[in-house]
Amino acid sequence: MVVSETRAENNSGGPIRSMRDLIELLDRSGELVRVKRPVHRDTELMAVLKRAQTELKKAVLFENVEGTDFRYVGNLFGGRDKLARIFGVREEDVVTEWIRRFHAERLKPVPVDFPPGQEVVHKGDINVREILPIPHQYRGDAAPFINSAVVVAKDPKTKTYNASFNRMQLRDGNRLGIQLVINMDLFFIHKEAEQRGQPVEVAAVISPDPYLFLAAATRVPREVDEIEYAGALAGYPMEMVKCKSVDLEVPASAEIVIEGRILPNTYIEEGPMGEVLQYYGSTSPKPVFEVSAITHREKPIMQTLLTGTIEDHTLCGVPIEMELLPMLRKVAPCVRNVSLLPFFLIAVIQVDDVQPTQRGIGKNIAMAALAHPWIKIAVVVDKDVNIYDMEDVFWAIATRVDFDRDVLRVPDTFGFPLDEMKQSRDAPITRMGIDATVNPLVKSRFERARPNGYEQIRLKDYLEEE
Ligand SMILES: Cc1cc2nc3c(=O)[nH]c(=O)nc-3n(C[C@H](O)[C@H](O)[C@H](O)COP(=O)(O)O)c2cc1C
Ligand SMILES: [Mn+2]
Repeated sequence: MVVSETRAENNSGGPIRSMRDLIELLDRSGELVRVKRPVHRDTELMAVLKRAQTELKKAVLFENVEGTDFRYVGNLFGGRDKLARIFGVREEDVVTEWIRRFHAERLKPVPVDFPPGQEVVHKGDINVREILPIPHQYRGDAAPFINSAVVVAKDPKTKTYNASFNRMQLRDGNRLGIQLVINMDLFFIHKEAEQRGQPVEVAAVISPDPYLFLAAATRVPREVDEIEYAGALAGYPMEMVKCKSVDLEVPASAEIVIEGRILPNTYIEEGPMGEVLQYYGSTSPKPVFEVSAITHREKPIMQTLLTGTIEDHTLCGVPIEMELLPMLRKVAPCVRNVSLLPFFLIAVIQVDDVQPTQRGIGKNIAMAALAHPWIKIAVVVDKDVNIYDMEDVFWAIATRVDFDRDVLRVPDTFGFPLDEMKQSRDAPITRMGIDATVNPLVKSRFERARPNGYEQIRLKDYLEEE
């Protein structure tokens, strides 16, 4: 089956110019499985997705969901391997490549008048539930939530476009609850509009261009136009089309767009929803997103993102690696790489040979990583430990740590807001650093037993068919 029928063939240049192109790319490289059997949207889809994520580590395309002609895709961004595929680099180079593109020239979007995302237009009296078959995620969720939409808005203060993820709770009619986390750009845009008594026009884009999706996951200064930043990541300008009911433009290749306004001074109870740490949290009042139009392709492919899985941690964690790596290298040039996967509260940092004159540097590096407000545990390992393999990291902790000397505990520090170990939302937490690097004075004792030739051979060369 060919999923991409339009943009990719019409454009030269990079191989990925839409979510459909990404689906096809993963399909060609055997990193996507198809579920053809009928699946129940609310009682099966997310369970199958979660099992495929953990047991196969692949993306999943659901081709036959009961009661709808929508198809669903999940786990497109679940894991460093997926980002490596999107950026065309090796896994260990994903962070440096993302940083390189982050600093590349930002490209102004171009208008197009061929918008596949507007093949079907709903305006007027809208019932979101009837138009969009949003699946129910977790058993204890208050309602179905939209989790993978990129919300775009124009920032009146900076005159730039903002793009961010904001979970949205389905309600009756044309209203959604929307979560604007404190101190994020959209939070400020809404707050400032509210003080003027004005709504904020927004468009929630489902299944957008993959590079816009990655741009939305990065925290960038408010002045930076995130559509232009998506262009820098992509290496081509975003192709945009005018919305039908708000004064905004959205990527033309999108599958589904929900247009409307976040109202001023209007709040409804929102939540609970299974969150990034796999706990439900509580309800609280959240702003209201009043929907004025929904546009979509014929038989759209709806991207879903199961919160709290490897995909969520990839999108939260790798952008933090981008902030961390240059900072840690300033503290200690021997830092080679950092990984916040599979769980972004734990950072594993790999260093080059620690010199006898630099004894203790592993602890300095751990302290630097722990300065990030979200990182709760920092583990520093030598270069013979694979930081993408938790079995290897645990081996280093078990065999190279003196728990009297190599463990730092830092109580009463500011941590991740959703940490259920806190007594209350704003309570401080204790963080921990583990220096699992070998003391350079006794290095020879800690040489890893390896077979002859281990570093030189590639398994692939020995398994290929004649
Ligand atoms: C999967 C995912 C879900 C997120 N959900 C929310 C959310 O519901 N509300 C929110 O304000 N931020 C959420 N975030 C965080 C922001 O979208 C993200 O940090 C973004 O870069 C903030 O951009 P901004 O500073 O331009 O607003 C989420 C991030 C990810 C990766
Ligand atoms: Mn922003």
